Amino acid sequence: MKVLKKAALGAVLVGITASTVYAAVKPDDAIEYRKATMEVIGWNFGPLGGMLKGKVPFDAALAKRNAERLEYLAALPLEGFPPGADKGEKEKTTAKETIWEEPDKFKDLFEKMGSESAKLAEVAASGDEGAIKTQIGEVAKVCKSCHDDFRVKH
Ligand code: ASC
Repeated sequence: MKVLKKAALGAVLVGITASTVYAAVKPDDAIEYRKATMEVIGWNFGPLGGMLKGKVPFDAALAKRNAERLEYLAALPLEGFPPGADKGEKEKTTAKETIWEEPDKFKDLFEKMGSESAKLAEVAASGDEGAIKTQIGEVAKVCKSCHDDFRVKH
C-alpha cells in the first residue's frame, strides 16, 4: 500500500512538473506575453528617447532608474517567441518570420539590449549629460536594428 501511495504521489508530482515546464504555449498567449513585455520596455525607454531628442527634460536619476529596469526587462520577451508562435488565431502580431529563421541573431540583439542598458545605468550614475545621451543613443540603435530586421514595418 505504502509503495503504491508513493508511486501515485510521484506520478502526480511528475505530472504537475511536466505540465508546468513542458506544456506547449498557445501562440495567442505567447503573442500577448511578448507584446506586454515590449510595451513595458517601450514605456521605460520612452523618456530616455525623449531626453535624447530634447522632448523630455534631462534627468540623470530617471535615466539611471529606467536603464536598470531595461537591463532586467531585456531578458523577458524572448520566451514569447517560441517555435510555432509566429502566428496567432486571434491575436495580431508584427513579428517577422525572420525571428524563427535567425533565432541566434534575434537572441543576440536582446542580449545586446541588456548589456547596452547596463552600460547606460553605469554612465547615468556619473550624471554626465553628454555621455548619458550618447549611451541612450547606443540603446536606441539596438532597438532600431532589431525592429528593422525582425518587426513588420508599421
Ligand atoms: C522608441 C520606440 C522604439 C525605439 C526606436 C529607437 O521609443 O518606440 O521602437 O525607441 O525608435 O530607435
